[in-house]
Parts: sequence; C-alpha cells; structure tokens
Amino acid sequence: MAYKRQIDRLPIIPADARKHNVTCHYCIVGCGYHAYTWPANKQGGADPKANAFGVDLSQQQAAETTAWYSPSMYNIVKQDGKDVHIVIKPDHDCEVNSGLGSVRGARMGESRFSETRNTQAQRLTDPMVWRYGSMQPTSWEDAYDLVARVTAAVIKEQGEDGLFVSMFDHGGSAGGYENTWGTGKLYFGAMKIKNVRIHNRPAYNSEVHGTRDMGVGELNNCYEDAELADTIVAVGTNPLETQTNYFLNHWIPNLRRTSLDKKKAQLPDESHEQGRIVIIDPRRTVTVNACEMEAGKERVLHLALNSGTDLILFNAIFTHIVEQGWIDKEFIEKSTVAEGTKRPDLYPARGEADGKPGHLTNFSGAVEGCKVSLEDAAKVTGLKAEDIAKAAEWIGKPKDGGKRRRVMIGYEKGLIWGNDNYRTNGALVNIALATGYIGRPGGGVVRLGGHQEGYVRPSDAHVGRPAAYVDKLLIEGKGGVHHVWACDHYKTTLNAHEFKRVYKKRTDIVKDAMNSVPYGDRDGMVKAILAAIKEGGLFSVDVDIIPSQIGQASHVWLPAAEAGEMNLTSMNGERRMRLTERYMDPPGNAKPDCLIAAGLAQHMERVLRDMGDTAYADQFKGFDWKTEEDAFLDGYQKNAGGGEFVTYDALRSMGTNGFQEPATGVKDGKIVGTKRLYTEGKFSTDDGRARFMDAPWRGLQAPGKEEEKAKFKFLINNGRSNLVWQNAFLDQANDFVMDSSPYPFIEMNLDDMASLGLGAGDLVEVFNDAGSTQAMVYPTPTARQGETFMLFAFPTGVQGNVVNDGVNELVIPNYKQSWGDIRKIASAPEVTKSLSFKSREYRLD
Ligand SMILES: Nc1nc2c(c(=O)[nH]1)N[C@H]1C(S)=C(S)[C@@H](COP(=O)(O)OP(=O)(O)OC[C@H]3O[C@@H](n4cnc5c(=O)[nH]c(N)nc54)[C@H](O)[C@@H]3O)O[C@H]1N2
Ligand SMILES: Nc1nc2c(c(=O)[nH]1)N[C@H]1C(S)=C(S)[C@@H](COP(=O)(O)OP(=O)(O)OC[C@H]3O[C@@H](n4cnc5c(=O)[nH]c(N)nc54)[C@H](O)[C@@H]3O)O[C@H]1N2
Ligand code: SF4
Ligand SMILES: [Mo]
Repeated sequence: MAYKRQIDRLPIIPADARKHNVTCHYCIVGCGYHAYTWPANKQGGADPKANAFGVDLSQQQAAETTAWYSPSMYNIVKQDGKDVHIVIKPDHDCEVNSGLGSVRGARMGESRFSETRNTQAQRLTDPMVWRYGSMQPTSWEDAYDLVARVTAAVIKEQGEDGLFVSMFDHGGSAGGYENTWGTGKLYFGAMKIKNVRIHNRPAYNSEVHGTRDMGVGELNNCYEDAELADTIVAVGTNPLETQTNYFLNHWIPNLRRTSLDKKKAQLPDESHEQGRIVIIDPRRTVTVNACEMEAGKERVLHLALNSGTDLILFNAIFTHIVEQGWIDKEFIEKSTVAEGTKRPDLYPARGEADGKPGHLTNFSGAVEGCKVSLEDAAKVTGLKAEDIAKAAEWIGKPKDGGKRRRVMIGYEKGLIWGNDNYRTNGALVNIALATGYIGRPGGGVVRLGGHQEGYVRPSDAHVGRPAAYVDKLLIEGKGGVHHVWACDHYKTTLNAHEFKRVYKKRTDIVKDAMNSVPYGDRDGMVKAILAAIKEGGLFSVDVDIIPSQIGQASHVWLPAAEAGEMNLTSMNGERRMRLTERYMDPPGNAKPDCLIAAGLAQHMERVLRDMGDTAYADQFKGFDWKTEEDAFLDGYQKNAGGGEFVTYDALRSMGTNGFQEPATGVKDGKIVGTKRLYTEGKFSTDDGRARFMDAPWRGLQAPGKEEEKAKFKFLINNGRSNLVWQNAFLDQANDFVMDSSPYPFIEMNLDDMASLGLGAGDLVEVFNDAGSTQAMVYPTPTARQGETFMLFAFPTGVQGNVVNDGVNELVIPNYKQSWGDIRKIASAPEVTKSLSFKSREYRLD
C-alpha cells in the first residue's frame, strides 16, 4: 500500500479529532489544509458518528469523495509532549485549492518530525556549537552568549558594517509576519545593518524595482482573474510545476475547451470566450503541454524565444499594439503621467535617472523609446514576426463586437532572474498600462510569486540603492560575523563555486582558532575568535531547521521551529492572509525564529551593558515577547496597513479562506479585505499616476554574459520541478524524492547527447569559467539543440556553481542566462540506472 512508508493501513480519523487551520507553507499559492490530530491510542470507526467525515465508511465512496487521505498525509508527532496521530489533508472549502493537494503539499504530513516513525530525523533539536573539532549540542543560554559576545565585539571594532546578515523576507515556513518582524526589528530597528541580503539574491533590494517604480505593486489582482481573463500571458514561468494548484484550479477551468468557467459565464454584458494563453519561455515546459491538451493547440501560443531576449519582444508587442490603435486612451489619460508633465525629480532626462536603469516617463516617451519593428525583434528573439504580431493581437485586439479583451499578465523567475531585470519588468508593465488592464476583473500584471509573503519590518532605507553586493564583499574578505537565517547560499547563490571556496577558507580560520582554546574559557574563546577574524576569518551563525550545507562551515547552529510547530501568519499571491495554527511541538528545544531573534537581542543588550555601552544596549530593548503572538501584535498590528483589525482570534475564525490584504475594517465579526488593487485607477505614486518606462534593448546586460555565451556550447537554463521543494532541505530525507532524483536532472536534446556519447542517467560535469557542477542526463526530445535545463539548488549538484557573478545595476542576479560545456563523468551508476526517464508530457488520445 505505502511506498517505503512502513505502514500497511491507516487509522480512521475519529469524530472528535482536533482540527487546525493550515496553509501549506511551501509555495506562494498557499493552499488550504486541515491538520487533524488525536491520541495515539485511539482511532475512529466506519460509523458516521465515529469518524471526522460523518459518512458511512463501510460503503464504497464515490470517486470525488473527500472522505479519504493518502499515506503521505499521515504521521505520528508530539503534541504537548504526547504522541498523536496527525493527518494534514487539503480543504475542499478553501477557495484557493478547492481540495487539491500537490506532490509537495500533500507530503506535509510525512515531512513532519517524528521520533516514532523516524521521519525528518535530520531536524535540529538543540543549539549546536563548534567544540573539540565538531558540532556539539549546548543550551540556548550558552549559544546566545557566544553569539552575542562575538557579535558585540566585532561591532565595537568594525562598526555595524562588520556584521553581515542573510535573512529570508518571505512568508511560508521561516518567514511569516512574526519572523520577518522579529529579525527585522533586530537588524533594522535595534541596529541599522547595511551589509544585509535576502535569501534568494545577494543584496537587500526588490526583485521587481521596475514595476514598483512605475507605481504598480506586483501582487495587484486575485486568483479569480485567471478564470475571467480572455487571454492569459505567462512570462518566464512554469506554473503547472511551480504554482501547481493556482494553475490547476484557476487557469485550467478557463482554458479547458469542454466547459465555460462558471464565474466567467456570470460576467455581465461581455462576450464569453474560452480563454487562450500566450506562454513566453525558451523551453517547452509541461505547462505548454498541459495548456495544449486542455485548451487545444489553436488557443495556445508558445513563444520559444532565445534566452534573455524578452525585453525586445515586449517592446515589439507594445509598438505593434500602439500602431494598431489597440490602446486604452481613457485609462492612459486618467491614470498615467500626463503628456508634457515636467517633474525632473521624478522623471529626469533620459540617462540621468539615478538608480533607475530604465527611464520613467509618460506614454509617448515610452512609445518613442521602446519603438522596434516586428522584423527587428524577430531577428533577436529567433521568433517569427507573424507570431509576435499574433501575441500582440491576442493581448490588444478588441473582441468581436468591439469589446476590450480582458488580459492577465503573470511573470516569474524567467523574467526576474532573466536578462536586464529592471527594464524587462518595465517593458512588460508598459503593455499592461497601454491596454489598461490593471485593477479590472480578468486583468492584472502580476508576479506569480515564489514563497508566500509575510513582510513587516522597520524601514530598510538605510541600506541604500544600489544595495551592497553582500556575497561579493564576503568573497573580498569583508565583515567579521555572518548571521544566516533560513537560507543556504552553498546551494542557492550565484558564483556559488567561488563563494564556497572562500567561505570555507574564512570560517576554517576561525574553527582552527577555536580548536586552540578550551571551550569553557569564554573570554579566551572570544579573544581567539576575534584574533582569527583579524586574520581574515569569519564567524558564522546559522539559524535553520536542519544542518544545512552552508551550516557545515558555521560555528553555531540555532534550531528553528517550522510553521505548524508555531502559529504563523502569511499571505499568498492574491494577498490572502491566513493563520496556520500550531498543531504539533517543535523538535526538542527548537524555537520560532522570532523568539530566537528576541533571545539574541536580549543577550546583545546584556553583553553591551557589561561592556559599559548603556546607550547602545538600550537600543535592544522591546524584545520581551513570550510567544509568537506577542511578536505578531508588536509587528503586524502596529505596522501593517489595516493591522489594527487583524488578531489571531479573528484569523482563526476566518479559517483557510482568510481575507485579502489590506484589511479595511471588520463587519459581522469578519475582517473585510481588498479583492483587487488599483480598482479606482489610482496607483502607488505620490500623484496616483502610473509611469511608463522608456527601456530600449541593450543586449545581454550583466557583465560577462555575452562572452560566456560566445565561448561555451550549451545554455544551462535552470529552475524548478514539480516534485522538489526548493533546495530539497526536507526532500533530501525523503525516499520518494531521493530514489527518483538522486542527482539533479539536466534535460538534454537527443542529438546533443549522441554527440557527447551520453545515455539516460549518465552523470555529466557541467563547467564554465565560473565553476563546475554535476548532473544526471534526462533525455528530452522537446529540448532544443544546445539548450539544456538543470534542476536548481540540489544538494548533490548545485547549478549556481556555473552562474557567474554578473548582476544588474541594482544587484539583481541573472541566474537564468548561463552557458557552459558538458563532459561525461560516468555511465549511469547504480542509483540512476533503474530510473524511468520517460517523457514528462502527457497525451489524451
Ligand atoms: N541557479 C539558480 N539559483 C537560484 C534560483 C534559480 O532559479 N536558479 N532561484 C532563487 C530563488 S527564487 C530562491 S527563493 C532561492 C532559494 O534559496 P534559499 O532560500 O537558500 O533556499 P531554500 O530551500 O528556500 O532555503 C530554505 C532554508 O531554510 C531552512 N528552513 C526552512 N524552514 C525554516 C524555518 O522555519 N526557520 C528557519 N530558520 N529555517 C528554515 C531550510 O532548512 C533551508 O536550509 O534560490 C535562488 N537561487
Ligand atoms: N515545485 C516547486 N514549486 C515552486 C518552487 C520549488 O522549488 N518547487 N519554488 C518556489 C519559488 S521560491 C519560486 S521563486 C517560484 C519560481 O517559479 P517559476 O519562475 O515558474 O520557476 P522556474 O523554474 O525558476 O523558472 C520558470 C521558467 O523560466 C524559464 N526561463 C529561463 N530563461 C528565460 C528567459 O530568458 N525568458 C523567459 N521568458 N523565460 C525563461 C525557464 O525555462 C522556466 O521554465 O516557484 C515556487 N514554486
Ligand atoms: S501548490 Fe504550493 S501551496 Fe499548494 S499544496 Fe502545492 S506546494 Fe503547497
Ligand atoms: Mo523564490
């Protein structure tokens, strides 16, 4: 029955099981689940009164029944110190997923820490410190004391710029409003840390400065808009695999040729068409395949452009829409910068825009600046001019009867981590502004998102723009202490090969120094560490839930609790905020990140007072939180828009549907939210008018990319797959994942494989001037010659090793445009030999 799950039957959930609201803490979509728990020595029965479903389980259930769960949703965990059964099961009444799970979220149950069933035995249960040559358990007090003393001493010597911080800025696990506030209050409130970076990029900046500078916040629509759109435009994203239930539950019902989506049929006075989709991605993804199967090929336009050429494509689409007169004049006049407006402070002359790699302007400025012919764009993108025109038509041309099309544009990492981030982002938003489809049903120009969001922090203005390129500074030997929160640069940064080489060297200097002093001699230990830092060493503190790869270099590990082991609030890609209720105990002595930050602050205060710096010590006051709820009240309630209406109790009563931020009030005990932003045509600028961007094409922008492309044979495109969540931090201890993916796959064209003498499952080395890594060959008939796709961030082969250090002017990395050569290491070894390499595409006939 159960694949390596050591179980031959599952207990029935009893009627009196405790039921907790859960939002899946993996991707942005934030599907609603319930966690049922009940004592280990009990189970329910077949009688409707004896089970949680209230149905007669002695009868055969219908195909679409909700009265079931799978082995992957089950576990035995600790709750208030006692063993309980747990089932974490998708909620049919959640509007986000309507009961769908995914191959990631539906494994939440088996991915919980269980001493009984031996799952996730890798979880950290105690603080660990470098002692006598290895990592050893210790108490929180001891670990805090060491971290605070070294950190305070380094700040005394080097100033706050000597403390480097890497911290998550998202929701989901790690993150959440509680934890972004806890860490934010420590590093941006008590301190003003400048050498700080976010989990997924080497600086503290925005992934989407472009759209924000134009006044268009990136999460401006709602998931229902994907059901209402006449045309969905998907740029650099593979939502079947990365926003799975958003795609399946909201895009597919619109695209599916067999029925008109119910919500769409209810729209007043509009012509009702089955949706169509334009997908812009150099690679044929399974999303393209699924759309073709569901919508019919004639309603799917896949623009397989040359890697990194999106900007010129968008400019050509924009130009064509303008030339055809398909623009929304009224919207442009009312909601965007008026012609002739002179605001040198806001839109300086072209080329003089400080910290803005694109020039913010009005409509005609963008028309002039972005002008490019279909033919010229076709040459650069490798597409046919007629296909570019067709995309412009599907976006701009009014429907039969003259009604405007409803168009939703969604983009993610193929654009964000793509060539020339700022301008490309701007060029795409230009199209949405020109056609007026923002703030209207079936519209929006939005990030599709990565993790859930949950950002509330004191201002980061002191960081400046461009922000410090933190990884580069670390490589150059800067800084004395590095605090790392919930990210693993060893697997996920750019220029990772070099980063790891230097980071290991610098942290080893400190380890060697620590080995020379008895651990119990705290003064001697701190002195030795400081001396080692003067020699170029770096003291590293890793706050994580498992021993991570960067953690191998660290001197202290602080064990964190995940969502569900603490109460945690976050919002999804349509700003839907929910509370995941604590349903189990954290492993051992692990704590919520916000309380770890509070503990660090309190010890900093104590140490600084001991050092005699009372004024600085006083800055670390205000962390006397007992629970994560205290952190939430201190952070969200006081600092988030509409926060005053939002409490844990109110969220609990709003279940898995929650409300869409920002909150605007409370009615009949329910929080009232905001379905769409910008419905009044007023944008996030001082005058409420959105800006266009004058953003002409300038080739591959990041340093070294053109040269790399010319020198090496293969594009090493990279990203995600359905099965694996992020850097596989939990998946690496899951047989289901590791048996099918012992190494990261690299999808290759069959002729390319033949020319290198490669077979399925062979191990190859991928290399270029930035570094080298390894992968497992996955024969892919649809892959274009010379273009590969490698799974990113995998523990047994890090794609980031071959991503060079080139970034844009605002320090946004360019992970997606990498080129390298490939050579064979070994024919399929035992672990890959018996794997299936069948096509990931499906056919209905
Ligand atoms: N080549 C290449 N590189 C990329 C990308 C790419 O497309 N290509 N994408 C980038 C993107 S978008 C992202 S998001 C990053 C991801 O980069 P990372 O953020 O480094 O990767 P994650 O796997 O999300 O890391 C999560 C870490 O946090 C730990 N963790 C999980 N839950 C908790 C918790 O509750 N508390 C604490 N303290 N720790 C926790 C996990 O064990 C893990 O070590 O990678 C980036 N790097
Ligand atoms: N299964 C799963 N889902 C996830 C995650 C996960 O780890 N696993 N991670 C989550 C996170 S943190 C994030 S940020 C999101 C990312 O979600 P996505 O952005 O959808 O995922 P990626 O696979 O990184 O990249 C998407 C596509 O960009 C394409 N691309 C590469 N170069 C270019 C280019 O030059 N132009 C264009 N237009 N496209 C290009 C790639 O071929 C790829 O198909 O996924 C989230 N969801
Ligand atoms: S689609 Fe995302 S949020 Fe939903 S179950 Fe899957 S991983 Fe979780
Ligand atoms: Mo991400």
